[in-house]
Amino acid sequence: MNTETLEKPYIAPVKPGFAFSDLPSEQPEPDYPFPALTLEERMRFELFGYTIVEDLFTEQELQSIEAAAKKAKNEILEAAENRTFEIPPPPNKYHPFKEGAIWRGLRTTTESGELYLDRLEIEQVLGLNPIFLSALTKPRVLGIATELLGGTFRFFSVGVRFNRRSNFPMLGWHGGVSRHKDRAVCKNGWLHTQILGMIVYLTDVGPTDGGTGIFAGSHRLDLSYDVLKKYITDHPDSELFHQVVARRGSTLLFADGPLMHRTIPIQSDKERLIMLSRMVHSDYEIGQTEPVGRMDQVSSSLMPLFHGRAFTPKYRPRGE
Ligand SMILES: O=C(O)CCC(=O)C(=O)O
Repeated sequence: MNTETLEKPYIAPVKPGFAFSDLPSEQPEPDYPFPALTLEERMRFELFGYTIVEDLFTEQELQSIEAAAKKAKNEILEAAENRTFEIPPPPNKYHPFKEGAIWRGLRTTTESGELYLDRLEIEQVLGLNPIFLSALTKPRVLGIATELLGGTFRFFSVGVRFNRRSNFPMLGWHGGVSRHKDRAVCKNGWLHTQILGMIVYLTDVGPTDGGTGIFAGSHRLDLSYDVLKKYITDHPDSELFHQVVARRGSTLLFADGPLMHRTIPIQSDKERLIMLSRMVHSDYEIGQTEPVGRMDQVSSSLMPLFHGRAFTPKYRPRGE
């Protein structure tokens, strides 16, 4: 993970004296389907660095995630009253919210003097509502993450983001991260990423609604961040530029970190809402759980999925 190129929530320093012996005792592996992706879904991830899975979440789960996100948004807007957002006092990048969650955003005034929410990012949302825990730990999600990371993993972060058309768009091309490359291993003929990003689209995202932009295949290119970024910026019409269009409920899984990607600026009047989670190998920064949020509701059997543990490799069989 490269802090220079990857926007990510604030991460607290490693707790001093935190040792592997402090970890919760070994729990049996939760049940999950494996391999969890169809051959086509897996081939797409291999070739393009991303794949889209439909129907991973039920309509009821989508509604609950959306309701939890909108409730948090309304509370933040109410607290900000009739004002544009302030910048958090340095060195903070986010404002505190509640239950371990934090937020930042941009609220501007239109020419007619009305308040306009350009974007709102709420991070560390696990403790805000039980739906985040139940959605993340669905057996199929566990199977997919294990398959694409090549073994045991932990959730690194989870947040929700609202975006609208803006005169101040952000999150241009990022990725191309070479750090931890040794963790992106090729086994049984399949490449496994060192960071897995999962974006659940809570709104339909058509061509003008700000899909996720992807430099397809860049996760496999042994080129520097600067070269990758210059190439894709200079060649917006390249066939390697993919723009994800998705319907509500589609889930994008991508090689976050190595794959160059960006948020496409919105041209329509629609507000876009996504849930974004990152997963890493289970032994990566064990115990650094701030980016997921409060874990009061996490049972001891699920705790290793957040807290971390020793890494056990597991690979999709060759040729399947
Ligand atoms: O908004 C998106 O579709 C992508 C978000 C993203 O790339 C990120 O936060 O790293």
